[in-house]
Amino acid sequence: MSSAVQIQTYRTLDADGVRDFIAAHPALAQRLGGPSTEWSVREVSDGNLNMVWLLHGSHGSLCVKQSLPHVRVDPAWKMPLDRTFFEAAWLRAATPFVRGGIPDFLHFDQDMYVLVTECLDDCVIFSRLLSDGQGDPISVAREIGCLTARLAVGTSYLSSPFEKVWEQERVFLKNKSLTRITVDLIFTDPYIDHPRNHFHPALAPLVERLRADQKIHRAVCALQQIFLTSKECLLHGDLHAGSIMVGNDKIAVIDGEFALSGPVGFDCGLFIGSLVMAAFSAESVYRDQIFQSIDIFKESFRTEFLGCWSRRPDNGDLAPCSLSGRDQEDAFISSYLEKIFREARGFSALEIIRRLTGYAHTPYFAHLPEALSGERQAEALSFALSLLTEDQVSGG
Ligand code: SR1
Ligand code: MG
Repeated sequence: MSSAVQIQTYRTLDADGVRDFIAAHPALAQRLGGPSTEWSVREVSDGNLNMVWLLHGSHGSLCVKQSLPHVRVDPAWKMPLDRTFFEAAWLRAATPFVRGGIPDFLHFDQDMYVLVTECLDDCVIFSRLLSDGQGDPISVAREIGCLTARLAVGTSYLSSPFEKVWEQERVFLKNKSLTRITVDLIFTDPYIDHPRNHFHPALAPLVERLRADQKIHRAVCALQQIFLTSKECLLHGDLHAGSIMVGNDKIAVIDGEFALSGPVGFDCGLFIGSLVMAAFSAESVYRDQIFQSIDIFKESFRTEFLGCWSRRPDNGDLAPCSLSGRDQEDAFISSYLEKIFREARGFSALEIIRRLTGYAHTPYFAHLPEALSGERQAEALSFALSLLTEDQVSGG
C-alpha cells in the first residue's frame, strides 16, 4: 500500500472499468455467471465518500465499492484512498461475531482500493425507511442491540488476551483520515463558527448556545477524551441509521470504513441519536414506536452483552480470577453496563447536534414543510442539549 504503488496503479473506475475488474477475477466473475457483457452494472453511490456499484449476472450479484482520492460529494476535499482497506479489515474482524449481520466479505484489491462484498439485493437503507414512516424500528433496534453487544464483548479484553486486542488496535490506529473527520465533524465544528456548518434558521438561538455555553463545552470535551483514549473494543465508528440495511428477513450493518478502537458507548450513542432524530420528525404512533425502540435496543444490548460475558472464552484479560464469585462479577459487569449507557447518552446528544447543525445532515426532516421542519429540529436539538448538560454526562 505504498504511495508509489498507489500512484502507478490506482485509477477511478467507471461502469465498464468495474465490469472489466470483476471479469479479471474468476472467482468473482463465477458468482455472477454468464459472459461479462451480459452483466448489469448499476451505480448506486449514495454516501458522502465512495463510489458503489451493484452487479447482477445470470447466477448472482455483487457489490463493488471504490475509494476516491476525495470526498465523493465534495471533490475539493482531498482524502487518502485507504478507507476501503479499513472497511475490509472491519468486515474481516467483525465476521466471526456477527456473521449474517454484516455483508459477506469477498475481495479487497489493495492497489485499486476496491472492496467487493455480498450485494444486499432486497434491502433498503434504514434511515430511508424511517424517513418514509415505514419499517419496523423495534425489530431493527433489537438486532442492532444484539450485534453491538456481540462486537463489544467479542473484540474486547472481556474475551481476548491483551496481545490480541492490541494487535487489532494497531491496525485501526492507522485509520487517521476518517477518525479526523469524526473528530472535526462530531466533536469540534458544531461548537464553533465553521464554514462547513449549516442549519435551519429556527435553530439559530440554540446554535448560539452551542458556541457559548461552557457547561456544554466541558461535556463535549469529556466525551472527546473518552472517544480518543478509551479503547475498549472495535467500533463500527459511524453507526447511524444510514449504515444499516433492512430486508424482509435480513438486517445488516454496512460501511465500516470509520472503524477504530474506542468506547463501547460510541456506536450505541450514534445509533440512539439517529432514532431520536427520526422520532422527533415522525407523527404520533410512529414517533412512539421509534422512542420505544430505544428501550428495546438497550434491553437487547444488555441481554446479549450479559450472555456473551457469561459464555466468554477463559483467556480474556478483563476477567481476572480475583473477580471470581458470582456477586463480584455481577457488580463489575453491571457497573460497566451503566458506564456504557451513560456514555451512550452523551454520544447520542453529539450525534443529534452534528446532524442538525454541522456538515452531513440527517434526512429525517426533509419531507416536512419548512416551518414544521424547523420546529421539530429545534425540539430535537433542545433535547440533545438537555442530555448533554444533565449532570450524569457533563460531570456537574
Ligand atoms: C465527509 S464525510 C461526512 C460524514 O459522512 C459519513 O457517513 C460520516 O457520518 C461522516 O461524518
Ligand atoms: Mg456511510
